[in-house]
Amino acid sequence: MQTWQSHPVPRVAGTPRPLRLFDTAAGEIRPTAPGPTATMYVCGITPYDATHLGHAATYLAFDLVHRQWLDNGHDVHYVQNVTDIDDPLLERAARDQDDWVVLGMRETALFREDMTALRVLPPREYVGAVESIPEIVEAVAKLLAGGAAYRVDDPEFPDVYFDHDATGRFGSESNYDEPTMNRYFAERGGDPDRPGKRHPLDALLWRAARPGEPSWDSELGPGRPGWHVECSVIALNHLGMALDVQGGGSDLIFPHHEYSAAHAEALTGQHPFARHYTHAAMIALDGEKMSKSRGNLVFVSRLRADKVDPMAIRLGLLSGHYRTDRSWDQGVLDAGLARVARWRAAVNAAAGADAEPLIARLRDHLADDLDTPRAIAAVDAWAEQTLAGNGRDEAAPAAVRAALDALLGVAL
Ligand code: 5CA
Ligand code: ZN
Repeated sequence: MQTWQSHPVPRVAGTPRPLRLFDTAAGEIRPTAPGPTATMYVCGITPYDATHLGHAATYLAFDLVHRQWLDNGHDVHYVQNVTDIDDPLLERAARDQDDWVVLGMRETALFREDMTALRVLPPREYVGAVESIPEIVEAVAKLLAGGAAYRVDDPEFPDVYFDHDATGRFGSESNYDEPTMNRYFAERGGDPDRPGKRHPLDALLWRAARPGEPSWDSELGPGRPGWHVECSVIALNHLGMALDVQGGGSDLIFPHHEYSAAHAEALTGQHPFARHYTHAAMIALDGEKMSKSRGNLVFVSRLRADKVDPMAIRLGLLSGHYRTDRSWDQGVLDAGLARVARWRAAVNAAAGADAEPLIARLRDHLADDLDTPRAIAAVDAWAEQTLAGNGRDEAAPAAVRAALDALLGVAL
């Protein structure tokens, strides 16, 4: 698929700091240790509706990972998927008497525009589920042949399921106990009660064609892919095992990332699928989780249409830590707008406070598990000094402007 437009990233003088990130599997902050090429896979949208601020916050968090690695001189191979075939897309298209392909293309196009406006650096490869179906079929056939998958005994709909504990490592990504797994599996797209499954937690790999649903012919019979295997196969085929970071929102910790990892590990006989499983917390609106099903969404495109400066949206979302569930409200946006105005005035000043100590603090805070609240506070303090006329360094405003652009993605 076509990715979106990139922006040049300025080089920043001084010494970069290696990035440390929280890893869900280890339950602690650990150094990322990429080779010359850092690899990252972030779960993309299911394009049945416009991008809301929760999605945006998640992609902004991983944009900061991308930027800290670039600052450290790594080549970053970033892959993101689009779940362009799945139940929610079909359900929305049926509700609105829309064509599911057209709906997916329209929302994906809007997502690209939103990401460009927010200055999220594009993935190197942006990959759809539909275009990956031949690779997914090959992987499911391999899991079947290796005994990690089986067909349910249902002549009408012979779906293929994954033996959840095929690797013996099930649970090692989320570390959830069984009641928690059962609850999330049922809530987040799983089908514990499907007759014919060997275990309630076994996950769908290939859904045999149903009347009225799109399907693809394959050696597995006509059907369409399950959700988790889509991400395993795209990540494996584009990046290989031992990704530096597998990312997404915290709602993907289980089941999605547990099964993506289990499928990939069963396919290759290797582990880990990812060295870091990193999750961005949920954004709520006025205190309630922002979700399509609740309808309490604030769309990036709506704010853009209202001529809200995308940099204020960016700063509003980054003013909280990426691992803290937090709320979006008018106050967050107002604070973002005011901050952009102050910072813009400061980087346009004829002279400012020393840039070097600020840039060092920015790097320290961002390298420390993306501590944006402290990074932003450091910039606030610099802007205050500069606007008070306390700085005499004529090179400082331009140096800070470049650093904010490169490290925080805030272009003023
Ligand atoms: N297509 C799948 C991933 S393969 C999917 O979850 N799509 S999505 O459109 O529902 O979500 C896209 C991304 O936004 C995912 O990483 C998801 O974890 C994240 N996300 C969804 N809702 C929120 C929210 N309220 N706050 C923060 N992130 C969210
Ligand atoms: Zn995914």
